[in-house]
Amino acid sequence: MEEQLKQLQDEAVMKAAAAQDLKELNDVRVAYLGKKGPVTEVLKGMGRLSAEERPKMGALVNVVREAITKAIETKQVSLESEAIQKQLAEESIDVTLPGRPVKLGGPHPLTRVTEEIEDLFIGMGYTVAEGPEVEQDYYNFEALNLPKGHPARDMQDTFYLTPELLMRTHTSPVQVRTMLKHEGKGPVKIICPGKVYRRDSDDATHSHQFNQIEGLVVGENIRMSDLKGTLDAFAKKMFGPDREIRLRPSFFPFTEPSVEVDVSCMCGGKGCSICKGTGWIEVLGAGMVHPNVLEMAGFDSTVYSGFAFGMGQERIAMLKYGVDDIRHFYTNDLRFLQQFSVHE
Ligand code: FA5
Repeated sequence: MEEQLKQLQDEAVMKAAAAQDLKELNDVRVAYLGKKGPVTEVLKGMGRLSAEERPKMGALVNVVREAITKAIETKQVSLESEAIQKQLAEESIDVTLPGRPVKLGGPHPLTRVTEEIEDLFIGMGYTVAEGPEVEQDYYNFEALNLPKGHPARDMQDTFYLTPELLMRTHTSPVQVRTMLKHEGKGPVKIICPGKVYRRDSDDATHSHQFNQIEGLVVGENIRMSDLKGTLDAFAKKMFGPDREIRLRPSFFPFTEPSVEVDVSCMCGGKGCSICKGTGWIEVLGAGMVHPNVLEMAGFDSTVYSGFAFGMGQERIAMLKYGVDDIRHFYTNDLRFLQQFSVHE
């Protein structure tokens, strides 16, 4: 019996060592240590042995079982490590392969133009103010000298949410809100960038939603010549040092006098398709803040005066980059947007 068990152990240890993979090894475990395996059979037959033989045989069976178990475990560790090594070898990374290019994004052309204009005015001592896009009729119109029923309201066709609430049609309400915060004390020197909304039909130069930057300076002895000098500096910085500006009389209820401001065309005044043969391109509206607007915002118009201007970034960007249709800014065609890469 002893001899038989020893033989069983040698056989099982040999088969475990020879197993090619984990499945084969498991087969060895089942064959020798399983419920129907020879070791279990010997254990089952222990009852038939005499009282002296039983402990001796029990100890021997345990030794055999442990030896087989150990052989299987040792082989299992080595097979598992072999499997990992094999997997690592198969999945090795080729560090010489070229990397996948990462596509760099860039700011939208309208963001670039807005930031450029902001930087320019911040450099001249202005601070940036903001206001809500859903605005009260009072700030958008009434406090700007445009009472209900004023015909000039038609200049800005409006999206009304309720009779008193609307999508702001321009950034001028931020002027009013800022002046009120100053409680009648100057100076005020702000620019207000933001989105505005009008019931305009979309075409090459109009959008129902676009961007504006408002400028407002209020102080003592602010004159029309200050406005002119400021806008001349703006035009030269934005479009080039050889550009000139010209002021044409116009009308806005919130400024008096009011002007439209043109910048000389890049054709040098000869006339081209961009300036429609005139040599000049209209870029913004401006004027001296109307005394009524100053008074409604709590400023004494006998002490304070001011100028204001408002421009549309889309139109500025169209001129600066030679874009022929405002809708290019909104259709997100990458071929268009990629031309405004960060690394110019
Ligand atoms: C105004 O909105 C005045 N608030 C500007 C102003 C401010 C005048 C302060 C005086 C003092 P206007 O409606 O002209 O003015 O619009 C100003 C600019 O917005 C225009 O010059 C143009 O560049 C742009 N703009 C107007 N309508 C559209 C539109 N539908 N799509 C794109 N840009 C537009």
